[in-house]
Amino acid sequence: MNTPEILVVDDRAENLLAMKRLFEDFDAEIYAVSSGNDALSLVLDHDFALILLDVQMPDMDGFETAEMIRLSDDKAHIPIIFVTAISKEQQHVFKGYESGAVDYIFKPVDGKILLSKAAFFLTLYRQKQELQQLIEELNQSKELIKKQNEALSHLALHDDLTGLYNRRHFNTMLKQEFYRSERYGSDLAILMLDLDHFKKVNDTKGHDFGDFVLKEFARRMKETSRPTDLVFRFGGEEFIILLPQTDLAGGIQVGEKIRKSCEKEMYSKGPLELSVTTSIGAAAIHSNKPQKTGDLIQMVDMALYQAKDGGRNRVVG
Ligand code: GH3
Ligand code: MG
Ligand code: MG
Ligand code: MG
Repeated sequence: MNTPEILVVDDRAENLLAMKRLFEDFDAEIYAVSSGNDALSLVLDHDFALILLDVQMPDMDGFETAEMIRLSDDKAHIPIIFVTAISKEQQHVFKGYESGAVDYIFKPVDGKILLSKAAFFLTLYRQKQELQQLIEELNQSKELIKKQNEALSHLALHDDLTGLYNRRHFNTMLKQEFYRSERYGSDLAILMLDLDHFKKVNDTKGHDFGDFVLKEFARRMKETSRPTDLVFRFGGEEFIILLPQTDLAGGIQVGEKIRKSCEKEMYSKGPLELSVTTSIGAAAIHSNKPQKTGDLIQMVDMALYQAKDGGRNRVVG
């Protein structure tokens, strides 16, 4: 933590010198200036633990200086002690407190008393610093926990390799969309996609290239579908797209679009190059009339099987 700083303001050089001497062994850095204006400009750049302020000074007196400091939101808290030789009349003391002083002491100053008052405000200052540091640490760990939670919830819903939603999230979303379409009679189509002869890709080009193709294929599916469609990696080289508000014909149309764009795509990485086709099964709530979510999966799985059986690279619904 920083060494606390104390500002001494007095228009007489010998007073400043005496103050410096008084605080010589004190655990604080002393700044001494001879006018209110100099004091104000220093206050802007420092976080003083305490200000010892003379009252009678040419130009701006101590009261005005104190009032100016009180006007600044982030400096108004600095404790100010007036150190003055002027009349001990009550009205001056009041004026001092009114302009925001915490104390009002008279010259000639009793060094011991001033040091013990200063020590009190230094302790306050240190406690405030410690508190600020604690708050900062707390905010940092809050931020960290928030980030970790975000990462965890992302991990819980997404597939590592492709960044698509994972199978667990599919189960959740299928139930949700199935319920919605039962309740409101809305359409819901589902596509199940499986890359053709993908084992051969791994066998001939290596597993890393296979991974690369899966990632690229995932990206293509996201690009081809609408923002309201939900794209999942169901497992291995199998994917599912849920299409809310879409009937079977619409689902088949989207399937065709993906199939065609996949057929045209050349996956190239370094010297390796390859094209892969995809077979797609389609089903929809109102055409297939499933009783429960499991039925719908069975139906779309069957459609996919027929697409494979019929020669691959096709959509069956
Ligand atoms: P089909 O046209 O009948 O679908 O043939 P296929 O070879 O694609 O079918 P099969 O289900 O027999 O093989 C799937 C292959 O997908 C086998 C497996 O090695 C590969 N695969 C599954 N997951 C991954 C993965 O995460 N990365 C890579 N590189 N390959 C994977
Ligand atoms: Mg003076
Ligand atoms: Mg396959
Ligand atoms: Mg497969």
